[in-house]
Amino acid sequence: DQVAVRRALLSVSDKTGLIDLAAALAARGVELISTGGTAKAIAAAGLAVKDVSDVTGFPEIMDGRVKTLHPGVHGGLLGIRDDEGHAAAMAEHGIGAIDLLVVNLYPFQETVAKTSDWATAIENIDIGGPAMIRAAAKNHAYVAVVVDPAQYADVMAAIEAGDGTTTLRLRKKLALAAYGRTATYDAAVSNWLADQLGEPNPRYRAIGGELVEVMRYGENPHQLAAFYRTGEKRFGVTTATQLQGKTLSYNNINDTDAAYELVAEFDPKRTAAVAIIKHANPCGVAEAKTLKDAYLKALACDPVSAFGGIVALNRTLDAEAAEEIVKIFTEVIIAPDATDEAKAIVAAKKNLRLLLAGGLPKPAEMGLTVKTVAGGFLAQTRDYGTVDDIDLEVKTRRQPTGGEEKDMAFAFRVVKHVKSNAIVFVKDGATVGIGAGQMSRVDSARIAVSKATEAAKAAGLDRPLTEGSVAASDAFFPFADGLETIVAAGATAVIQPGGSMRDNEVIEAADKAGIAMAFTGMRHFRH
Ligand code: 93A
Repeated sequence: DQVAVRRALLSVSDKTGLIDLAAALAARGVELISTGGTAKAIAAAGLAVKDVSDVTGFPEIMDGRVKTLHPGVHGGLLGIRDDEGHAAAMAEHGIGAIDLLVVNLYPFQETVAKTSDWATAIENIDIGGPAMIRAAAKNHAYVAVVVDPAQYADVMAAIEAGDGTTTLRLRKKLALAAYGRTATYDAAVSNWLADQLGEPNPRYRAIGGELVEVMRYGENPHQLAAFYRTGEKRFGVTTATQLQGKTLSYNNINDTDAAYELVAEFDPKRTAAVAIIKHANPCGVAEAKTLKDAYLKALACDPVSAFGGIVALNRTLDAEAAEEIVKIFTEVIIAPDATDEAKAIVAAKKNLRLLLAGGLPKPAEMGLTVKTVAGGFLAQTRDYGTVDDIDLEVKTRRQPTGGEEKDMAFAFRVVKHVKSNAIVFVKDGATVGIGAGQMSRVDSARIAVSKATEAAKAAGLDRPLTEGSVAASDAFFPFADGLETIVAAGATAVIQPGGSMRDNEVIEAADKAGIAMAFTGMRHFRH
């Protein structure tokens, strides 16, 4: 199953590592064929190279749209060498076998990231490259195909080790990578078109991604994992620059994403906000005039859980906030940017990762989320609904005060990012109790109250922090008991979607307690 590499076709947009590879092949006596720009670069390095036009007997036409799309190339890639008929056709038409194909594609994703010009985007859809890659990958019995400069060193080492040959196993592995590449490429084109048409329906989304890195392990050490980028333009872990610390783990990335999506709910022009995340749930969220105050308020919600957490900020990290954050063990800080002073403060903590995302994701963007189920997956738009789009409907005799209304909106922004069933207590722009992920809403309410009681004790207060607070529920109360738990804890206003068969009982309980309650009509389940 060894195939000697005698003839190679190179056609690359990204010329990284091209000359080293071409030189190593030439040194082994491999004949090099190449397209316009690639041939020029190889020739400029003083290596012998044949232009693909000499192989096809046809010039590159239509501004390069048609250069390798020719039987002289595709016959050389697809011909079955030991099939009599194929061999006869190759001999009859003067088609030479191509044993190695090196192609990387027109940079479509990079182009659409930089320009919104339609014609430029279209011209950067590679047709000839994917056609050759797919042909060579299909004929992996004879042809080795390389699609990424990152593969050059390994492939060349394998050819050297095989004394100028490739093994079938290698060619199969290269084919596997090649089809992954063309699938991802076409997915990017399809998704770009969906974006251009403003088409949010997941039905029209090709789910595919560019490998960012193979990770040491997944959610647990025995699980294999990899990190992909879909090309969806959202600021966050995929766009972030990591300034220091170890590589992020699977759980770090998951938690950091949750933290940043949450903190992005707060417009940085209006307020400074901080979210602290553990196991993808917030254990403290707050807004204030400064990031430092917001951090301290967020930390006070559940200082025990915040240990080893992820801290997300909606504004440029400053020195005052950085000084507070480094006081306790924190895994990751993520912010749009950081001042030099803040960077220096964080730098003193070697293990703390600082991620600068370059911007905040837009909460109202529809985007896409994917979740696997056995043998398939579910796709949906993000939960892009925010409290800004809602006219609150007050259902009780008592109207919320201005202060309550502010905290209600704050609480509803946060509850959207807490795993269901979710209950969040808020006071003066800070969470004071969060109950997450319970199978019954009453249990979530009870947990939120008990967290608030603990936090108050830790702060040396004798009254639970829920007293005089407002509470949000991610979905309606099926019975009055959940609401009664909240009222008993001292909340004076509640925000919830409404829509239960027993809404009237719940409203009655609220009126009896003399609290204010508003319906949003929007549910925020999160699983
Ligand atoms: O415009 S194309 O779709 N038509 C082709 O026939 C063709 N053949 C190779 N693009 C084509 N290519 C691409 O040209 C390759 O995939 C590669 O990205 C690029 C290399 O061009 P050059 O050698 O001129 O830099």
